[in-house]
Amino acid sequence: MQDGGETVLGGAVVHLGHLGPGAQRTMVADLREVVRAAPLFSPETRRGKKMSVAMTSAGRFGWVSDRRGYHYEARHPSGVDWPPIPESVLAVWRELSGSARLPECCLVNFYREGARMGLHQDRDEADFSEPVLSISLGDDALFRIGGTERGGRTQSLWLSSGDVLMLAGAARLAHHGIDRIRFGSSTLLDGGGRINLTLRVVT
Ligand code: MD3
Ligand code: FE
Repeated sequence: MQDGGETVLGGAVVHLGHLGPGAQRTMVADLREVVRAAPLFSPETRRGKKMSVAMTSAGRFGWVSDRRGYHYEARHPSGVDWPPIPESVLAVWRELSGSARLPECCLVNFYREGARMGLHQDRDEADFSEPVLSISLGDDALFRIGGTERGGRTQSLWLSSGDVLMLAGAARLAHHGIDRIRFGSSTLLDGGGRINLTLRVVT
């Protein structure tokens, strides 16, 4: 923990520089184990286009997409259980979430060069009073957040490795996305790229 302080953007509480270099490296090592057990895949959107972001999950539920659209599943597409959420990741939730519950899903998003994520809402979970926590690792990313309604005004912020976002209250249902990454801006990941972890209570 080496917090650069917190700011608020569209109701999201941003902990800049929350994780120091050592904590980031520990987390990446733990995530290598997750990806070994549950390999990254690139889901297809409902319209049948491949997403540019590769994904996998840890925890009781993982997030997948198929012809039924996006939903949570108890198993990786290969049929294996999702691996447990690493303790290094749970520690951040315990420290910052303020929730009495533990996350049931840790979605691992991997952004290669050129990957992006369009504006969307996260609303497949049962209880919107539970926060969502996001951890950025690796290359810088241009994050955009708007309001609960589609088409409203948005604000942008560059997220760097070690930054943590807390989405609670009104921000929990805000539209948000990643416009682009600055590929190669960080040396944390061999070969570059960005990892984003989102921790969610699902049920
Ligand atoms: C605002 N991920 O996986 S993290 C996602 O960087 C997702 O990979 C982006 O959006 C990423 O669903 C953005 C920041 C974030 C995560 C969850 C949120 C912002 C959020 C949930 C509600 C509101
Ligand atoms: Fe999201």
